[in-house]
Amino acid sequence: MSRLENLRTRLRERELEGVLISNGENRRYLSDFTGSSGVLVIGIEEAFLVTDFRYWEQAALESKGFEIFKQGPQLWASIRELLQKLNWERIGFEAGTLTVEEFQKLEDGINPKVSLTPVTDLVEQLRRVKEAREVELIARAAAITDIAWEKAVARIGPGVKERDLALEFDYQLRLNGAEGNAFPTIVAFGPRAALPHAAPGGKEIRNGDFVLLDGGALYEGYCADMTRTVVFGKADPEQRRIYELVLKAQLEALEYIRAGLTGREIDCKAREVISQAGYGENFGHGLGHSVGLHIHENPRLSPHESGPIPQGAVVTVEPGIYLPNWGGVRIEDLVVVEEKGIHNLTGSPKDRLLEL
Ligand SMILES: [Mn+2]
Repeated sequence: MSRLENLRTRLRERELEGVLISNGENRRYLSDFTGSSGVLVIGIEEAFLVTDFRYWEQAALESKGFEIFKQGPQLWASIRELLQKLNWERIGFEAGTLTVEEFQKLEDGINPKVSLTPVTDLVEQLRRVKEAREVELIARAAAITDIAWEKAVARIGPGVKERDLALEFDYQLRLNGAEGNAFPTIVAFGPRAALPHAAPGGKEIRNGDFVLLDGGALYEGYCADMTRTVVFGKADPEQRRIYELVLKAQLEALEYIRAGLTGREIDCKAREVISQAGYGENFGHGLGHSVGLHIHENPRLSPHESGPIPQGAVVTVEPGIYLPNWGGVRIEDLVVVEEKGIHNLTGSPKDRLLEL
């Protein structure tokens, strides 16, 4: 069934005559439109893309099956005008995306018989299971990420600052085919590796520092996500011990994952390894998250995810241990969840703590 037909099934279930899709990733998922502005107006029979002059030609090329509704000077006034013609009474809008201001502009002057209904997860539910084509694009983004990591690591040397390494990695992503970053690259040296989401700064590398890099390519709208931790110079036994513990937790989780297990069960598999070694308090985030058009999607691998992880989900597996004023280790791969196991899309080496 097509994505649009799947959506329409959900509209019928919720007794909606139509829905307004304003979330950019959902818009792209349903219509293939890559522009940065526009709203989909989708009914049981109809499908419109409301967008402005800049995109009329592009939208007609990209969004087959959608009628282009030419937006006037005011987007929400144009949408009201279209809705007036369609004469729907029960219309959904995306509660997680539409701002209060946009809602007010939409509602102001709308036919009083129309009821506007907030909907959540309408399209996101469909996006949980990736199609083969989507997996291919994510795999490509992951492969570019591997290359960028390999090239960036080769440039680490005396005098290098966190932001230099981040810039080199970003440059290599673009050079190797990425359209951009899936998210701003995280680089942390030494004790700063204890901050799970450190913004790269002016810190210069020192002998014996951990080097943690978390980044990913964006390729045809799809994200990759990977973290590697290495040491500049010689690793001490404590660094090696923590690294091996995190690696063990990750490998056990990777070995365990298959479709149908809950996000909680998978998270627990890795968390047990770390907790039993006495570092439970130092692994303060979930084991992983889904990745697709957006970098953080559902379902998650976390203690809060009670639902089963479906076949075709693409998730990160990223245990970490963070020790304040000392440093931290995170190892993150991106994998496709399959019936009997996983397909790992990340190829960068991790089997031992790399010393540069
Ligand atoms: Mn991640």
